[in-house]
Amino acid sequence: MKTLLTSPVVLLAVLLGAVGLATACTASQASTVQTVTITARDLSYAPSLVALRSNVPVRLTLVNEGVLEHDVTVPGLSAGEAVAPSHGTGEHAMVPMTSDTVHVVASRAERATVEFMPQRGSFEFYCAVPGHREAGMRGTIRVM
Ligand SMILES: [Cu+2]
Repeated sequence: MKTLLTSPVVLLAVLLGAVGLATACTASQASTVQTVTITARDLSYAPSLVALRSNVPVRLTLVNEGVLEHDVTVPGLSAGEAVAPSHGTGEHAMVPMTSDTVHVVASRAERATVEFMPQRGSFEFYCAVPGHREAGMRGTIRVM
């Protein structure tokens, strides 16, 4: 009796699991993803020059090794197909941004990731926290 009652539940779980698995497979098959890590410190980036290929999705991770909050802001870089825009955690002055701006924020000792499709060109990236860009938190992303 008990098995009769629980088996549909198990079957449903298996079905849901299969769907989840299929979705995961589809996602990983499109694994031509460029992964880039930019480390932020107080007050610099490493690296400050990043090269990317166009028409290949980018997964950009910002690792904050500083004590202050930092972000990476790149106006014009995204082709407007951001998959998972991330704004991390913590207080951050939200500047109005257009859809082609790539923006990712990481609090101290944290990391955050953003995914986007890069447009061809040369773009300056910088930290939008007041004063940081002027202090040297800037770099260049080249997409070829
Ligand atoms: Cu900063």
